[in-house]
Order: sequence, then structure tokens, then C-alpha cells
Amino acid sequence: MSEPNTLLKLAVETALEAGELIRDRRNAVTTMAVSATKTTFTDVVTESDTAAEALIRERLRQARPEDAILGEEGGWSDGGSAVRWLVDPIDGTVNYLYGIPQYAVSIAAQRDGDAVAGVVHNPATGETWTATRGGGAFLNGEPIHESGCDRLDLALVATGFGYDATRRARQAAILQQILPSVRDIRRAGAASLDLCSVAMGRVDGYYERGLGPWDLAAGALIAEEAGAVVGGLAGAQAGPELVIAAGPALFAALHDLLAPLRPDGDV
Ligand code: LIP
Repeated sequence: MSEPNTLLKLAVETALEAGELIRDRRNAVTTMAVSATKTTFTDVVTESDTAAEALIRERLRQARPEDAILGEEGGWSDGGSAVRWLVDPIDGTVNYLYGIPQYAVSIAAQRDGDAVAGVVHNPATGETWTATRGGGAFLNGEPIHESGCDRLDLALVATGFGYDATRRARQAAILQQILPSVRDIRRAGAASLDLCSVAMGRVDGYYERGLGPWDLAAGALIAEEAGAVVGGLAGAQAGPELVIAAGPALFAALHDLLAPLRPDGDV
């Protein structure tokens, strides 16, 4: 088995196990079941986030003790190999808290900084998206492709908002400018799932400022392998400043609509 496939196999097994853990715990969760907050009072961590990340770290460590791991909740653990894992135990924590079935375990493996394998698993729906670099993208084992949409006015565009109030105010103002030019907007609440939605044509495009590398890595690989373009403004790489994802026939139009509004800034 090639290295990306070996890494993907471990990522999928681990994501499914973590997914079972968070799904089983979900019924005991109420909107008050917050164990900590991060950037703001509304940026929450649940006990399930912590338990799922501990499980994922343990499984990755057992199988590949030399690899580094960066997890949303537990931070950075060094490793001596060229492989680094990016882990979001629950992407869409607020959906999870409210029982909205749009949350996911996201695990990506990077070699020398480039994502080579990734899985996004939604335990509430049983959907598992996978990709290896150069090997295509799949939903539950079936090949997927971006929508092929080439008209902005017919494009369904997903986005998301940061937790910080100042950033949100600006994101709302930008959205006001975008809305008249597209078919409609969706805010599903989990960035990894938004990228997988682009990958399978469930939406035509997506943009968001403020993603962590753990939100982005697996979903971006899946979207790219499904034929989408994933980038930032003016040829920049997708990153915390901005992520834009869309099929090649739509990317430039979405980019050009966004660019003058500077969605990569907060003021
Ligand atoms: C969340 C995202 C969501 C985004 C939030 C946040 P979390 O991740 O996936 O779509 O808009 O800003 O980053 O906090 O649920 O892991």
C-alpha cells in the first residue's frame, strides 16, 4: 500500500472510532454542557471534544509514534518524521451542542507540509469523505466531483462567521454585498463539511475567513481532489486569512466578487 493510502486507512479508522464516541455522547449534551471557552464565550469546547481528541491522539501515537500532531484542543506534539497530523475532533461544535446533525471529525496527514491524505466524517449522517493527493475524492467509497457550475448568479455559496463580534460585523457587511449576486447563501456551521459540500456539488462555492489549519486541511484536499480550486486572494494560498473554494469554472468569478470587499481583513 502506498504511504498516502496507509495514512488514509489509519485516519479513517480513527475518525470512525472518534465519531462513534461523540455520537454516543451527544444525547447527554445540552446547550449548557460547555467545559471551556476559547476565543470568546461562544467559542466552546465540550467534554466530547476533549475525549475525542485524546482518543485520536492515542490511536495516531500508537500506530505512528514518530509523527507530529496538531489538534484543535490539545495543541502541538512534536515528532521526528516528516508526517504531521491535523486533527479537529469536532468541527461544528456549536451544531453538536444543539443537536444539529452537521458536525464532523476531521483528520488530515501532511508530508513536508502538504496534505496527502484526509478524512471528514459526519457521525450523525454516516457520511465519510476521503481523499489522497492524486488519488481522487470519495463519499462513502463513491467518487465525487464539484458541481461544474459556471454562473455566479446560479451559484449556491456557503460561508461561515468567526466568533469575534468585530469580525462578525464585518463578515455580515460583506455578505450583504455578495447576496444579490449569487443564487443564495448557506451557513451550515462546520467548515470541513462546507468544503466537502463543494467537493460533491452540494454547494457550488464557499468562502470564509479565520479557519484553523485543523478545520481546513482534510476538507481542502477532498475539495481539490474532487476538481475544485481552493485558494486565497490574488493567488495566495488558502489559510487563516481567507479560504475560497469553487469549481474551476466559478472560482475566478467568486474571487473577483470577493476581492474588492477584502474579506481577508477585519476592518
Ligand atoms: C467552526 C467552523 C465553523 C466556522 C467557525 C469555527 P469549530 O469550527 O467549522 O464553520 O464558521 O468559525 O471555526 O469551532 O466548531 O471547530
